[in-house]
Amino acid sequence: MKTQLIQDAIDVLEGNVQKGGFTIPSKGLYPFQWKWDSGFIALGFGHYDMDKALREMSTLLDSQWGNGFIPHIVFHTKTDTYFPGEDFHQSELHPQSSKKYRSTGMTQPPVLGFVLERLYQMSKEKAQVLEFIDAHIDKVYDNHAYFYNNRDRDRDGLIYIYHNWESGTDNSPIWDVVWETMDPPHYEFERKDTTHVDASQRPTKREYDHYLHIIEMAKAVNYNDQAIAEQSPFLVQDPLFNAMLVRSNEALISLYELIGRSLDKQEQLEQWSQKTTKAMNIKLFDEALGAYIHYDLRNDKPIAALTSSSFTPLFAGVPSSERALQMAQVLTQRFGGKDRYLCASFDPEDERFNPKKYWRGPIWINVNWLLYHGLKRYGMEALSAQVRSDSLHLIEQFGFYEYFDPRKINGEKTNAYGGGNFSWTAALTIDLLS
Ligand code: 9WN
Repeated sequence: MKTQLIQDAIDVLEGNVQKGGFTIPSKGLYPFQWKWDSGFIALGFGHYDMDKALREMSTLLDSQWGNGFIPHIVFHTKTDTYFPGEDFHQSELHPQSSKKYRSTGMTQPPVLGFVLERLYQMSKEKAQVLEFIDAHIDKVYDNHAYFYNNRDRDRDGLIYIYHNWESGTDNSPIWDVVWETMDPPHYEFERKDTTHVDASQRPTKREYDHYLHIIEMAKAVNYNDQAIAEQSPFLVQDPLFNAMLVRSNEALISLYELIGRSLDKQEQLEQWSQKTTKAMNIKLFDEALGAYIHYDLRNDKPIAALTSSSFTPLFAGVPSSERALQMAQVLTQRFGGKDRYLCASFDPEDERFNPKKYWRGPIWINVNWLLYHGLKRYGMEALSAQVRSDSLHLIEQFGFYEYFDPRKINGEKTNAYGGGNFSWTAALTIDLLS
C-alpha cells in the first residue's frame, strides 16, 4: 500500500509539472506557481528527483524583487482561467518588482529556509545540494531581511501581513472581524474558481470584494510598504506566518554554519529569532484559550479564536514545554476526540465552524505536516503519530485533495473537497511515508 500510495503521489506531482521549471498546485483551479506551495512541493520531489526539487526552488527565487520580497504568485504563463490574474495585480507598479516575471504584490508564509534545510537532510548527494544552497541561501536571507525591515511596524519582531491571501488561510473566520470594519464597493468581476470547484466550498462573492479592495488600496500606493502599513484596513500579526519565519531563521543559521560563512548573518538571524519568539510568547499567546492567536494590528486588538495556525508555533519551538503541553491538550480535547480527524482548520466548537468550506473548518495536509513535526519536536509521539495517520487515512480513502472534512461520518460519499490531484497533498504524502 505504502509503495502504491507513493507511486500515485509521484504521478500527481509529475502531472502538475510545467515546462518553465515550476509546478502548479492543481490543474484548472491554480495554473501558476505559488510561494508556499512550491516549498512543500519541493519536499516531495526531493525524495525521488532532487534536480526537480532544486529547480522548483530556483524558479521561485528567480522571481525575487530588488528589495528581497518574494511574491505569492508568479505568473509564468498567460491564461485567463484564474482570477485575479496578472493584469489585476500589476506588480510592475512597484519600482523594484521583478523585470523578468509579473507577479502579485503580496507574499505568503516564509517556508523556504526550512525547506532548503530539509532538502539537504534528505539528500543522498549532499555536496550537490550544499552547492545549490551556497548559491541561493542569500536570497532567502534577503527575503527575511525584507520582512524585518519593512513588515515589522512596531519594531517588536512581529511581522504583519496586509492581506488574507498572505496568510495562506484565505477565508478563515479569523478575518470576519476585519471584514466588519470595511465596506468595500460591490465590484463586478468574473470568478473563475467557482467554475472548477463547487461554490459552497469556496469564499463568498462579498468576501472576494474585500480581497480585491485591499489590492486596489495597495496598487494605489504602488505597493509601497510604508503606505500600506499606514492605510491598509487589513494589518494582522499571524501566528503561522511568524512561526514559519522563526523556523526558517533557525534553518538558515544551521545552513550558514554548514557552508561555513556569513557569521554576521547568522548573528542577525539569531537576534531576529529571539525577538520574534519573545514577542509571540508575550503578545500572541492566549492563556484562556491555551494556544497562539492572531493580532489585529490595524484595530489594535487580539482576535481570540482558535485555528490550526494556533498550534504551528510548535513547529518552530516557540512555546515553552509547559505551554506545549497545554496546547496539546487543547488540540486533543477541542479539535480531536473520537468523532473527528485532526486537525480542523477552525475551532470545531465555534459556531462559525464549517467542515466543508475551505479554511473555515476542513483539514489541510500542509498544516497537518507542520503539526506532525511540531508535536514530534516536543516529544509528543502519540499525538504526532495521530496527526500523521489521520492525514494518510484521509488521503488513502479519498485521494490527493486540497482539503478534507474533519468529521468522521459514515456513509458519506466523499469527505474531500476543493481541487483534486493537489500537489502539496501528494508531495507531503511522499515525505510522510519516506
Ligand atoms: C489564493 C494555491 C493556494 C494556496 C493557499 C490557498 C489557495 C489562492 C486562491 O490556493 O489560495 O492564494 O485562489 O484561493 O488558500 O493557501 O497557497 O494552492
